[in-house]
Amino acid sequence: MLEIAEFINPTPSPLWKLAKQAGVDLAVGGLPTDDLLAPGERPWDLRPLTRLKERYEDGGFALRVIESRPPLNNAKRGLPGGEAEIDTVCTLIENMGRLGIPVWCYEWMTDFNWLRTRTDTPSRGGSVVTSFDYADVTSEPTEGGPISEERLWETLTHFLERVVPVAEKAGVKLSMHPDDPPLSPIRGVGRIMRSIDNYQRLIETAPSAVNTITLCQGNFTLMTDDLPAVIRKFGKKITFVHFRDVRGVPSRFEETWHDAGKTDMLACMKAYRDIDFSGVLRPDHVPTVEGDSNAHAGYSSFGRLYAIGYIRGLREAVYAG
Ligand SMILES: [Mn+2]
Repeated sequence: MLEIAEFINPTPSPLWKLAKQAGVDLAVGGLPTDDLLAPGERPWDLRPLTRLKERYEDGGFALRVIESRPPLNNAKRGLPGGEAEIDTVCTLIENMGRLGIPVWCYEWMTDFNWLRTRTDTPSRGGSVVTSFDYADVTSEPTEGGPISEERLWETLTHFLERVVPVAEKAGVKLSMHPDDPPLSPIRGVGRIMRSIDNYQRLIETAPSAVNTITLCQGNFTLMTDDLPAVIRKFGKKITFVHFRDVRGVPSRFEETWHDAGKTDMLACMKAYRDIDFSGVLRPDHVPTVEGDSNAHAGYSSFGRLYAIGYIRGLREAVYAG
């Protein structure tokens, strides 16, 4: 059965207790932070990763996904230094295998990661959400300059050629998160993980059980008007789910409360049941609500509690029926 997890940073915080109080026992974690590193150690080495896993376990959480990446921009751009970056990923994957951490969530966005043009867009009852309007994005090129989609496919193909065999041996799933927003190009930078067809191409690029998908609903629902059908199409290729919703189109959208977006969330939950999804699902971005901080927009603590409760209710409704 689908299980509910939360993204919690490696440094213990009140969120750790809130998540436990909401009944969450599974963690989606980052890479070891400085306080977990002895001199000379790197975050992808075995010993700091062991400490990381033990710290989550001390807090009552089993670590099921690492959703953080070593630097990969040179590899994505095909620049000198890229091979060494891929080496670090291979080390990380081997060590995750040794520790029994089954899924690594990565992405192929170069130069910048998820992009919003506002983090304080008014939403229900005075809560605030993040939003994106392409008209408000600077046209100024990035430091790296323009890069084509075909070049990114070449570098991704090379990356998979090197990492997939390592992941197969380690028993760790490579789980590709979509580009956010699913739009290309932005500031001259191609973005390839932005359509259903391109995800199909990803799967065909490296036929392997470890070449899999993070179904981030907020992005995938902007690629289709029938998200449940997409969930059924990819089926066992889905190894990790981000549960959230938006309203709008890729060039102009805002995030929403989990019960107020464009997507039929109940139908999505039924689709996960139908594909017998057995990985973890976590709330992704949430609104910032009264009394909470918007310092990390999309990741406020109180909004997450609402999301966890909503997801738990949907899950019970679907799996009981
Ligand atoms: Mn996501």
